[in-house]
Amino acid sequence: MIKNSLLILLLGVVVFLAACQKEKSSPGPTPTSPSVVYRNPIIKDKFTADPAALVHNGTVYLYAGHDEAPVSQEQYIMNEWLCYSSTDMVTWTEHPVPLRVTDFTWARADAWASQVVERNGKFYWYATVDHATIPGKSIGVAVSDSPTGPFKDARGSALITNDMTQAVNSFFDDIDPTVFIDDSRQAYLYWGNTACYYARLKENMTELDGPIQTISLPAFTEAPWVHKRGEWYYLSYATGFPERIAYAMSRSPEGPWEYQGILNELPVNSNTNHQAIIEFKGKWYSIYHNGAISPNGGSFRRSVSVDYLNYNTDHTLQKVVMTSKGVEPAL
Ligand code: FUB
Repeated sequence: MIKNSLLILLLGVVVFLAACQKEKSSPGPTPTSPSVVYRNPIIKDKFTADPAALVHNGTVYLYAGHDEAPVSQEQYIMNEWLCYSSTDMVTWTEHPVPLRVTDFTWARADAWASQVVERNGKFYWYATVDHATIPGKSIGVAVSDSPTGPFKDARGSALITNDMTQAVNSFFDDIDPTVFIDDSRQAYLYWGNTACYYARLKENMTELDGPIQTISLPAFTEAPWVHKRGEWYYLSYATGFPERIAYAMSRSPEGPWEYQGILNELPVNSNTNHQAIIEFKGKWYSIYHNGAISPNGGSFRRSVSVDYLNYNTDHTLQKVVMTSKGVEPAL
C-alpha cells in the first residue's frame, strides 16, 4: 500500500516537472489582434445616395435618395428619399419613408439630391425633382413639424425651375440644393450643375428674397454644400467627372470664394461623389456615397459612408480618408 502511494507521488512529481519544462520552452500565448469592425457603408440593406445630414437635439438625421435601379438598368431609378437617425454616428435607425416624388404633384420623376434644415421649429426639405410641365430639373420644398416627417409640399409649386436660370444652356443645372442659415439668421439656397447658383431665402424659407447669383468655382460639376467653422465658410462641391470633391473658403456666405483644392478623391465604384459635412459631439464628419456594396453596387446603386473630417491649423481642410472601417461611436 505504502509502496503504491510512493509510486503515485513519484509519478506526479515527474509529470509536474515535465509540464514546467514545457512551459519554459514554449513561446507563450499568441497575442490576439482586436477584431476590426468594418462599418462603411453605414446602410447595407438598401442602396442610398446623395446624403444630407441635420444635427438636431443631440441626434443626427441622415437623408438620402433611394437608388432603386435593378442590376439590369444602368440609370438612376429614384422615386423616394429615405431618413435615418443616430445618436452615435454608428447605429442607424430607419424611419418610414418621409417624402416621395409623388408628394410634389407638379413633379414627374427623379428623387435626386436634397437637404433638410430646421428653422423656428419646422423642418424644410429642399429636393431635386424633374418638373412635369417646365422642361428640366427643378427644386421643391417640403415642410414638416418633425425631422422624420411626414413632409408635405410647402408651396404647391417648384421653388426653382429651369427657366429661372440662364448661366448654362442645360436641363440639368437646377439640381442639388443645399441650404445654409447664417449666424445673422439670413438663409441661403445654393444649387447647380456646371453652374453654381445661390440666392437669399425669405424668413418663411419657401420664397427667394432677391436675385439668383452665379458663383465662379473651378471645374464645378454639382453637389454644393456650405458649412461654417469659426470665422470661415466652406463651400465644398463635386468637381470633374468622375467626381472628386473640391472646396473653397470665404469670410462670407456670399463670397468671394477662394479655391483650396481637393477634399475627397474618387469614391470606390461610383462616378458621382456627393458630400454632407457636419459637426457632432465635438467631431467633424464627411458623409458621402460610393458604390462599395458587393456584388451589385455601382454608379446607380450607391451607398452612404461616413469618415472623419479634419482641419489644419490654418483652417484649411485635410483630405478625407475614405475607409471601410468608418468611424468610432461618438460619445
Ligand atoms: O443622384 C442623382 C444625382 O447624382 C445627384 O443629384 C447628383 O449630385 C449625383 O450624385
